[in-house]
This record gives sequence, C-alpha cells and structure tokens, in this order.
Amino acid sequence: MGDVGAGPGMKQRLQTLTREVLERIDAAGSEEALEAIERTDLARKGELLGMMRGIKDLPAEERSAFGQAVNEARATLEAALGSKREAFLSARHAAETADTRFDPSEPSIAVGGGHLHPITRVRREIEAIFMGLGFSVVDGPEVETERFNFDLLNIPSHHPARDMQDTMWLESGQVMRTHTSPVQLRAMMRANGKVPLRVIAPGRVFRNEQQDATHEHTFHQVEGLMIDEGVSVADLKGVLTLVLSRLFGGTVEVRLRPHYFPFVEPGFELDMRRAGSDDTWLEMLGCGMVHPEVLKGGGMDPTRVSGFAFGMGLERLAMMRYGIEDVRWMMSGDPRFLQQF
Ligand code: FA5
Repeated sequence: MGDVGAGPGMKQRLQTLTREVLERIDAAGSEEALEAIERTDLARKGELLGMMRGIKDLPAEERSAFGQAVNEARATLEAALGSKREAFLSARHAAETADTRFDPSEPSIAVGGGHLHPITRVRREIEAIFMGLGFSVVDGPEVETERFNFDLLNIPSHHPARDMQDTMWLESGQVMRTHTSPVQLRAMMRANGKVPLRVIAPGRVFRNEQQDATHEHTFHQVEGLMIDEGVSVADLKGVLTLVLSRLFGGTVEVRLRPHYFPFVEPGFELDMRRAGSDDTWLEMLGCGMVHPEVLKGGGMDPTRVSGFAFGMGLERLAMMRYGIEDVRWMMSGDPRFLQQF
C-alpha cells in the first residue's frame, strides 16, 4: 500500500474490498468455502485488519472516521458470514428430514413382550387353587441331606426303594433332592406337633435319568401335605379331584392305581387324560396316607393325627394343560416355544 496516508484512496480500497469479500461470501458453495474466506479475508494478517494497522499513519483528523469505517466493514462481513452459515445449516437439516426413508410418525418395530414359562403359569394356578383351600405355600432346599431325602421318609440305606429314583450325589455326601417330599418333614418339624397343617411345596427336583419325551433329569414337583385329626383317603380323593377339575375345567379323566411309596400307606398313582380322548394315560402324581413312621419322624403323634400327601409333576401337568408333546421343550429356552404362552 504505497498510498497509505492518502485518506480517500484507503477509503476507496476499503469499499472495494468489502464488496469483493461480500461477493465471495455470496458465491461460497459450501460450509468449507465459508471457513476458507473467514481464515483469509477476516484473519489478522488479512488485508482488512492490515488497514487497521495503517490508521496510525493517517492524518489525525481522519483516523477516527476511518477506524469506524473499517470496524463497520468488519461487522458487515461477519454478519454476512453468519447468515450464510445459517443458510447452509438449515439446508442440511431440511435435506435430512426430507429423506422419505425416515418417517418419524411410523410405529416402531415391535420389541416383543416377555412371556411366562408354562411351568410358572401352571405353578401359579396351582398355588392359587390350594391357597383358596386354606393351604400355605412353603419352600425347602434343593441340596438335601440323605436324612431328609431318604431316611426320614422311611427309605433306609440299602432299601431297594432308593433305586426307584436315580440320585445325583454330591461329593459332600449330600444329594440333589430327588423329590419335594423332604419338605413334608421340614413343614411338620416347623409345626411342632400343631394341627391342622396344610401346605404345598413347589420346587425343582433332580434325577440321574435318561431323557425322553416324558422324562427330564431336572423337573418340577408340587408336594402337598395335609395333617389333622381324622384325615382319610376320602379327603385325599376329594381335594385332588377338586384341584384337578379346577385346573382343567372338569374335562379330564382320572385313574387311581394302588402303588408302593415307602412314605405312604396306602399309596396310589394318579393318571390323567383328556376326557373322551383316546390319548395314552399320563402318569401325573403319586399320593397316599402319610406313613406313621414318617409322622413320628416329623414330631407328630400317629395315634392322634393322620394325613395325606401327594407329589405331582409340573411338567406333566403343563403338557396336559397346553398340549405339549415333548417335555424336553420345557428347558430348551427356545423362544419359538416360549412365545406360544
Ligand atoms: C415321587 O417323587 C414321590 N415323592 C411322590 C409322592 C409324594 C408320593 C407324596 C406319595 C406321597 P414319583 O417318582 O412317581 O413320586 O414322581 C412324582 C411325579 O413326578 C410323577 O407322577 C411325574 O408326574 C413326575 N415325574 C417323575 N419323574 C419325572 C421325570 N423324569 N420327568 C418329568 N416328570 C417326572
């Protein structure tokens, strides 16, 4: 700038420069192009700010007016940059929302709700029915002692009845309970000889068994126990018939067969099938009158009280209830199975 100090020349140049930069801003085709203009024309080393530094060489009376003019030019350019940048932003936003592949009003993809496992459903139904009859729901440990799983249930060691249930033994000498019957003893002991005692005990049981369509190694039972003065086989039959007809809506046939269980006398097995069908009978539960030795072991006086007990397989009940053909589906964890319930 050879003519620094010539006020009119600098003013002219300021006007020209402002117009040129405004044109460049206007012509910028992208946000990057805008940034480039900002970096050169409005930078400290750019021509505009260079003019600021030249002010000191101007005649004193022109300095203030020229300084103001440069500041105004700078403000004008920054405002133009700002509004151009905003135009780019809103164009970008409009392009994004105009993309018809994205419709914010469309319902979202269904995530799929959870389902209760058929075993859980049947267990809850059974619990509700028994609670309506004055039974309470109790629990017992899955890892049991030999004493509770066998001895107190009138199954001494070396008794062939131990082979009826293939047992999973732990290194500690304890067992994975093979049935829910040990909870009978725990409930009696807690009752401390007091009757009436009416409990059910749902839970998992474990057997070292070969799996097939009706046998699992891990399955569920619901134990039932009712002890009072004068309880008879008629009560056993009455309660079980009532419960099963509530559970199945009175549409099943029931068959009682005499059966040996060491902890009951007399003992029975109950089979069921859909009424009027020629389905095969499905073994559903074992039951009987609590053996006097078992009552004694639980702290009850067999000369004063009597009781009935039963143990039903929940898998078999659920299979009947929902028409499930293979027990192995129950533990499959397959969502195609679970989604049906
Ligand atoms: C018992 O476990 C006796 N504790 C039942 C009992 C209790 C009898 C009280 C008398 C008094 P059992 O081994 O039969 O009996 O099994 C009872 C029920 O569990 C069977 O009727 C059947 O429904 C079911 N069950 C037995 N084994 C299996 C298995 N491997 N898979 C699925 N369900 C089974």
